[in-house]
Amino acid sequence: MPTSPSAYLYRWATVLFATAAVGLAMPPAAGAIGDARSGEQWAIADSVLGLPAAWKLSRGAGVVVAVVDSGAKLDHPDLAPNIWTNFDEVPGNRVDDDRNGYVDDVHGVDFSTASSGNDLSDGWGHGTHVAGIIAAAQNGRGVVGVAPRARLMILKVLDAKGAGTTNGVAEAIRYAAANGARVVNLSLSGPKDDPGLRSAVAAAAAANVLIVTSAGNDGRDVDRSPNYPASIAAPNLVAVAGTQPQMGRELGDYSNFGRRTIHLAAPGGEILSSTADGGWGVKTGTSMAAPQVTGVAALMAAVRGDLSAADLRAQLIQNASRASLPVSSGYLDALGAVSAVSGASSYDVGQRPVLRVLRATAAKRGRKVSYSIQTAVTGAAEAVTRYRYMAGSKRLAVVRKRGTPFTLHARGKGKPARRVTVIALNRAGKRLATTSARVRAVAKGKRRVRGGNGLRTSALSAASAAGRTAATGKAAARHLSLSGSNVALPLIADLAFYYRRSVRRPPRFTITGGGSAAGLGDAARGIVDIGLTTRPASADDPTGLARRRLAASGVCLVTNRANPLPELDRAGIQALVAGRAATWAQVPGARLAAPLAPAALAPSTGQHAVFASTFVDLATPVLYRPRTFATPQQVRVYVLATPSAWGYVDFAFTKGLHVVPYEGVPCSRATIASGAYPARSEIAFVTRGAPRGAAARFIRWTRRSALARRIIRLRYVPDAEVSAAAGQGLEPR
Ligand SMILES: [Ca+2]
Ligand SMILES: [Ca+2]
Ligand SMILES: [Ca+2]
Repeated sequence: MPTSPSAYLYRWATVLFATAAVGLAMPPAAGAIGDARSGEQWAIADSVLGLPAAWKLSRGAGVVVAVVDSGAKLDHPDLAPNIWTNFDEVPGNRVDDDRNGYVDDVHGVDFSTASSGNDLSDGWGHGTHVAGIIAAAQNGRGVVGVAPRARLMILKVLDAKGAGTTNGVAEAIRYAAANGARVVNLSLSGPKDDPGLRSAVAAAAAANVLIVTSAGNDGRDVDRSPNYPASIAAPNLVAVAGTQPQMGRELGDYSNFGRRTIHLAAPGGEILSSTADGGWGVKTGTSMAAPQVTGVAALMAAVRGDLSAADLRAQLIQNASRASLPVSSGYLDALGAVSAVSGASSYDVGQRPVLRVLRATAAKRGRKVSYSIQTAVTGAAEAVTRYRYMAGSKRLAVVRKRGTPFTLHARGKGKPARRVTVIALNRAGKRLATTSARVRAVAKGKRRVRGGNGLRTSALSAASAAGRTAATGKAAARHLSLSGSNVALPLIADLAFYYRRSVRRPPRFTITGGGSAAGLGDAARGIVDIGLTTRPASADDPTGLARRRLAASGVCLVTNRANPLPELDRAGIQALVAGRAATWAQVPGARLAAPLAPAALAPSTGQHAVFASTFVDLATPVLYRPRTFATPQQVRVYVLATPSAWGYVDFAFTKGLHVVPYEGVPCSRATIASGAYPARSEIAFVTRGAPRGAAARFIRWTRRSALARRIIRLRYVPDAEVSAAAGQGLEPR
């Protein structure tokens, strides 16, 4: 084992127990899924993640997923069809045929030892199980994985006792990034921070690789006591808590949690998957929850190969279904996430393509030089028709557009060039994007998993070449990332869309939902430039954040138009919320006599907080049982379709509904601006410290531009109008 002082032992801490003989009282999953034991897979039943429906859109075909774990039983009948193969490597000849630094890395690499062999067998039984959850084949036998046509790159970092090092994990991440993986699953955790691991995560971000990791199994709040790698703040990292089948969407007792650090919850308890003895068995833990998210990410990446890792993370957490879970965003929703990426979002259209060199190596053979250059492209690449490669100042090759990432093998003459440049061209020969990267000699693999001072030198692996070009200088300044409130999201997407057309050299936007809590957490942790919130500041918020108001929105009380309530007063609301009124016959002015059908937003939303603080007296027992939804849009659709429904939505989502005046005051733009209507909330930008650079410029534009004000006015009340209304002597809030 490696013995570097900085390479502490990873404890295999995420699986609680493994029992093959647990009888699950589950209803059989949908028959169409078909494999022999699918009926015992509670997580793939339609009502849980929406998987069978998501499979109509994607099965993850062709997406390479790295399973960084204890190896895998490669000839397991459910895994063998989906094991990744490096076709450029000749097996068993003790030669690094593809010159990526690793000898005979045909299906992966054994990073649990520094010796040159690659024994990927699973002596611990963990990796085989995790691999099956991600991509067990849909072949009639055993189980079905979340992404049954994804490819499994097996990167072994845990030995037969489940022990490994952060050095090994960091090297595995770098290998995955440099060899075509789109998603890395890390079902492992440890208590100590490690700069080497952080830098590997950053290199993966630059190479456009999403990392999904388990929250850990100590049943504790990770916001307060960190757990790694889950606690690493990165725009390409998702941390996952685990739920139990018997508990609906509640977390298992074992699962770590954290409203700022842990993004998603997914099925982790009593998961049936492949085992290292060639059969199938049940395991429980957040180790089993992370691969569910990994699988969904693979489904998404198969649909949209051009999405960046940050976009994948964004869409995963933005489309999580809300639940009162102690995580930032909610419960994994496979169907929601996959269908969201299937259609282009408004702000995504026309984003310029971005090129990255993931790996560039050169080897001298006599008078010739062999170059191997792996390139990835994200953003709107439709217009790209070909790529031109330059070695130094000499033209190396021109290739037609192809799937991303792709590797160019080309020969040059003379001395190896120090840098290579890649240029994306359109049909007319116009440059759409360009990037360059330093050329490296072929590295000898695995040196860094050994102990000693390996960590410091590890920053110079092939993969980090891309990291250094992308993460420094102007490229970083031209990128602007935002996350947070789902209510603010459509507005921000529109603003971003027009901002790009209004200014010269606009930044590239990444916009993520997930709710106000996610926005505050992401901003505080430095993952995004700007957080979006629609709830008032609270004592629980992270410190050091600056708020800038953008607009005011109002939480309006609404009913179906079949039941146009003339108004509601304070006493009426208390009666509804306390459950004292069960039918509309008991509500003065109602036209219907049917039972009440209340609709509400989940407790973690800003609108819920505004509704509760504005309309509900502290002393009122909250006994009503509303149907809860994730977004005001969903509430609107429900109320629209349900004659006896009432509820509250954000001002922008009242179309088609009857808006109920409260205490005689209508919920309108004017009353919200003046503060006469009490249920006003502020859409605000939050930044870590005062906004700087691109963030400051964008915020300034949203406040000063007449165009921005018009866009805001379509949905909400621009902050300037709120201030003006207050200045005109109307009653301020
Ligand atoms: Ca190789
Ligand atoms: Ca070989
Ligand atoms: Ca199967």
